[in-house]
Amino acid sequence: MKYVTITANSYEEALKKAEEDYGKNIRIHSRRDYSVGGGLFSRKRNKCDLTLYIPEGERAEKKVNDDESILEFEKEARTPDPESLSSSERLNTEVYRGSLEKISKAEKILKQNDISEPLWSVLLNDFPLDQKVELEISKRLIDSIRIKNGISNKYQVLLGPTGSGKTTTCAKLAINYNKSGKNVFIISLDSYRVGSFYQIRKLTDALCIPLKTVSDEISFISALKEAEDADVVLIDTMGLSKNDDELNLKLKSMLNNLNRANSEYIFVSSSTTKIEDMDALYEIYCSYMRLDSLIASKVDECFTLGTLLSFSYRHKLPFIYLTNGQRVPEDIESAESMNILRYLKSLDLDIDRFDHQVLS
Ligand SMILES: Nc1nc2c(ncn2[C@@H]2O[C@H](COP(=O)(O)OP(=O)(O)O)[C@@H](O)[C@H]2O)c(=O)[nH]1
Ligand SMILES: [Mg+2]
Repeated sequence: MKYVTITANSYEEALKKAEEDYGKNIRIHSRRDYSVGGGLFSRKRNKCDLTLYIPEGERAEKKVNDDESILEFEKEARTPDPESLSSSERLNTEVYRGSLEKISKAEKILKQNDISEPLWSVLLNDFPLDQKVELEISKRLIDSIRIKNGISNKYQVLLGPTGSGKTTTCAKLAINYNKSGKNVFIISLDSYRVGSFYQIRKLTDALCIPLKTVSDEISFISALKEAEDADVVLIDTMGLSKNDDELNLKLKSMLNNLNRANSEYIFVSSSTTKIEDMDALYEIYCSYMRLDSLIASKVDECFTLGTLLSFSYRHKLPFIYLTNGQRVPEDIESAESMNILRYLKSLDLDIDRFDHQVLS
């Protein structure tokens, strides 16, 4: 019996091509639906491999054009009778089915974690069939997560929308730097939200960490002078909104006074924010500054960290810290792949043993 595999953009197209090339007597052995492309610069395209054969001894023309016959063919394609197959044919069918099941399981995990393009395609392309799905996704995630290990720049600017946790994170960082023996200075540009400012003032006063609030460019320049001898200058900014051009311009002109080469611009984003909102704000910031790294805040409140992972990958913005609660200064951790994997769903990992699993 002769077997042929025809590849087309859809099942229907493959069937039509098969009939044109081999006549109406063909029988479908199996089909495989998959997609190709979908990287950063190419669109995802559906493909279908149709494997068919001409039954021995059957010469009668079988009409396959009407709907009923097509349905009949389709049934055969999905559920070939195992009894009618040789062992190697059966194995082939199982491999096809197995691959479909693995891919759809992998897709389900990515959907549950709100993973979007281009990370989606990176995690799925050429998915191997001889690996446990959860393990393979985890390995691919580790390869794709962008991480920055610590900041060496003196000026560290926290940017992001109102309520994302900038002021709280600033206090956590200041206290931790102070504990590690660094001379820290905080400049707050957030004269709008008095509440959180006093909250951090109480904490920093106890450790004698200097804190200056400024509301215009002149006072910002004089605060920078005062902070000249510090090892680290943390700059807490007001929350930017998509629609407040005046505030955006004010922030831009103040930050222009920093030595960019010695400054780290850190985007603080809550892990519960929708990716469309993150993208919109990112575009605004990037219209006048370059962001260097990302703090995933409120990971304790998120269902999955997949949205921020997709955002980080999309904009090549590396993670630097995760914040996981309201306690200052405890609730902050360095971004590490293992920490990040903990906040993803359905990976079914025993994180403590995972290192060994990946290496073995
Ligand atoms: N659950 C949780 N809450 C946080 C975290 N970080 C900050 N918050 C809370 O989020 C709210 C807004 O924080 P704030 O620092 O004022 O945000 P800002 O407007 O960006 O400066 C406050 O109630 C914080 O206690 C975190 O990691 N987890
Ligand atoms: Mg604030």
